[in-house]
Amino acid sequence: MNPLTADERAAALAALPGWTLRDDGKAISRSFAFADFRAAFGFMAQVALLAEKQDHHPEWANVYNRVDITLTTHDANGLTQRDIRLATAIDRLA
Ligand code: HBI
Repeated sequence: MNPLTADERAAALAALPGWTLRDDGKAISRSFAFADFRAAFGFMAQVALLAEKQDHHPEWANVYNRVDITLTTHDANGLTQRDIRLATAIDRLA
């Protein structure tokens, strides 16, 4: 799968307002805050199942009630539709 073009990237990000493009243009990130750790971990568990279903996995960190997610496609060394698809599905969970 090829990386998105600049135009495709701009269009995709316009539909993903909570996500920001990394300076190198190869990944998108979003931070989530929940009521407590239990809610944050429950969210992570749901994202994990999504990732398995899509065979596309996040780079993420959790500190108590916060979850920071970065999506990139290692196989393409850049941002692909797989990242956009997973980000869209994650936003539906949040
Ligand atoms: N997840 N974010 C991300 N990027 C990948 O390239 C990727 C993945 N999960 C599984 C996967 N690739 C498989 O296609 C194998 O390359 C591991």
